[in-house]
Amino acid sequence: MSPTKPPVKKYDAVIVGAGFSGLYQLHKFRDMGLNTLVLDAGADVGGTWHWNCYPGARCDSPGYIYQYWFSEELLDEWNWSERFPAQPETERYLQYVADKFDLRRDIQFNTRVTTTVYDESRSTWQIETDTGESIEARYVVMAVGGLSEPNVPNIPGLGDFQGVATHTSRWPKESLNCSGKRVGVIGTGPTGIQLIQSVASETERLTVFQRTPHYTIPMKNWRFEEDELAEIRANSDNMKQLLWSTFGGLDFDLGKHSFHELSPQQRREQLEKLWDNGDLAFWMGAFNDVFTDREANEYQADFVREKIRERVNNPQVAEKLAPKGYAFGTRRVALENGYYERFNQDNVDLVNVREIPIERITPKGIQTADGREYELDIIIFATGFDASTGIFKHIDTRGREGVQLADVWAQDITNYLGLQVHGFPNMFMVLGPLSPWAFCNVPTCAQRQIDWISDCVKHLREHGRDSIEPTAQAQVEWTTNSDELASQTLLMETDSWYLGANIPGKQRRFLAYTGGANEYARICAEVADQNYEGFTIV
Ligand code: NA7
Repeated sequence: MSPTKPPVKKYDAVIVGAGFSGLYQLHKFRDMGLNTLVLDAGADVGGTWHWNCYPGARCDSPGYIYQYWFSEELLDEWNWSERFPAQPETERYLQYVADKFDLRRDIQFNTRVTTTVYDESRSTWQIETDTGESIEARYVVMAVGGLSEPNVPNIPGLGDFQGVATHTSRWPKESLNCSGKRVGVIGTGPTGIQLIQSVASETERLTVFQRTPHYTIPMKNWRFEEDELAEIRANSDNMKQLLWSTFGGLDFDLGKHSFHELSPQQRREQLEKLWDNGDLAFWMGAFNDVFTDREANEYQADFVREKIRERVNNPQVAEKLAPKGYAFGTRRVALENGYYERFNQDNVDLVNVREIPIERITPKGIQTADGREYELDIIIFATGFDASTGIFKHIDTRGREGVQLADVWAQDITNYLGLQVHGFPNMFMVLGPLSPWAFCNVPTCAQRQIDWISDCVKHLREHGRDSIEPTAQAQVEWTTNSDELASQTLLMETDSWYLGANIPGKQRRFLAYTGGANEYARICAEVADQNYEGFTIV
């Protein structure tokens, strides 16, 4: 006898993902009276902050800007312990929010969405999960995060390794310890940097396989005293206004002046001042032409290289660690804390795999092209993500006429406002490609998008409409506009995950809207005001 399939569960909305975005979207939909279910592959809430639990993982935006704004009570109750909270604290915060607002009762964990298919005749989505369930919902919100699909490079021999190998975002919680071990780390982006500086001293030997050195800023972190917390609380209304008004949804804006307006002394002072702040303001806040003017950019890049050289004892190692050959800030700048000093330790080696590539993984470790074998107990892939679109290779998402989203995006990563794709009615994305997500403080961008999505759904319901999707034309115009903005910058010249350049075969398109989170929000509001211009509502 074949097992009977459980009956189809019916909801108004399904949200995929119980991270920052999914939790807030659930709260909003619930407030609007929508019967909503959240599905998440993880064992608990947190999304990015659940999965990325590698040693040293830390938020590089201050907690008081990387948070929710929808509840005064929550703002009053929660105390960030330090300026840049470590991963466990941000994860605890999200758990606290889930408990406080009783969100868990509508979240199903350990459930991976495998298929979402649009039924045009009924304007609903049919969702299947790896737990064998079938769910029907009018609306689907993909709150899957922009960096959730790990990129593990296809290095020959990967399966042969007899030690432990893991990607940073799949770190086995509590069961993997680098202490006293011979550890190899592949990748020196923001994740690799956090990990390396955190584990270097406890390993027996740490071998860092670096292909491209990263531009960094020394993080200034400290624990908050009571009076600082009181000040943060008293200032929270102003802070929200500020985040809502700036280019990056951050607590600072782009630099006021162009590099060329300032005297040599003023330029230096500006950089020294921001360097001393120890936050991301040095990335975007120094000169307003840092992303467009080669001379401005090179000046800032030189400044960073000079600072790195001062900290590394061996000049040859310092040269390897100094980023060159690509513009400052065109990859996400990392905040570091003692990273460079780790390379002064006797137990830390730096291998330049740009010069001597990794040839294969062996049962014992990693072998490079010069025939050398590095014997290792643990290999850590800090090799980043297939950003924005990668996860849709595993969520078979089919819109009208069975068209598959992964197929559409294999040709052309396109959408309207980063929120919806033509042919996929009633499917919304939070932090989707071509929205400012990667160039924005994620919670700012996510909350504003979720407010927009919620208002849009409210509009449909109030007007008795079944579905919304962008027109093909609006989508082309948005995509072209996004491309044009990016093409005016140095960002297009650097191979980065922003451009999909880290994934073989991926379309080279800048994956984020670079016109500013403030301008983006203005455009989205205007579109809604003009009766959802560019969308077809049926
Ligand atoms: P990133 O920034 O994409 O960094 C990945 C790193 O892994 C980077 O140094 C890559 O070198 C390296 N990499 C990738 N594949 C290989 C191979 N095959 N061999 C050697 N090295 C390799 O990811 P992160 O996780 O650090 O950061 C992602 C975002 O999280 C970050 O931007 C913040 O927003 C938070 P490459 O540069 O490609 O030469």
